[in-house]
Amino acid sequence: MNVRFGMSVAAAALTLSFVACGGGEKAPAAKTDTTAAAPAAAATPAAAATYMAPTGKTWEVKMMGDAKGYRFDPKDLTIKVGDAVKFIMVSGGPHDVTFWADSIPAGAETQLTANMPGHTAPLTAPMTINPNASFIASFTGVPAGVYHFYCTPHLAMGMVGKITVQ
Ligand SMILES: [Cu+2]
Repeated sequence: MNVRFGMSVAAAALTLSFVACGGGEKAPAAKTDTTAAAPAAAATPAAAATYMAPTGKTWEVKMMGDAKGYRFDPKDLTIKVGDAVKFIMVSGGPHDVTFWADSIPAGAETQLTANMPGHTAPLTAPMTINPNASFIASFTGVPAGVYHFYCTPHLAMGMVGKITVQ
């Protein structure tokens, strides 16, 4: 009896986590823009960028998913060129940080990608799964402007944010 009960709880939890992740299906819509932008970028010889370490302040952004929803906290941050942003997995993961290629300053993609250690694709940070796992993006050597980003698994749930680099 107890064993059966335990198994159905586990099954229910599994179902819930599938539901929670289901929204990620919509993410490819934004990725289409990355593909579309590729030919234009190819026309200009791509300068190879190397990681440029932060020289200023490191800001912190929490990645959360709970009864209040999925979110970056703060979701709107203003920093200076040379600062870094540390994204910390707090709850409701896995979470990641992906910048929209068409919603960052022109010419920013190559250097910003190089400044995202362990990136899994252009402008895409590695996934953080466990609480306190973190990822640091350096904003050294990138153009000033507004950088929009989202969490791939939770884009459909509105997990988006914005960093203004001055
Ligand atoms: Cu997320």
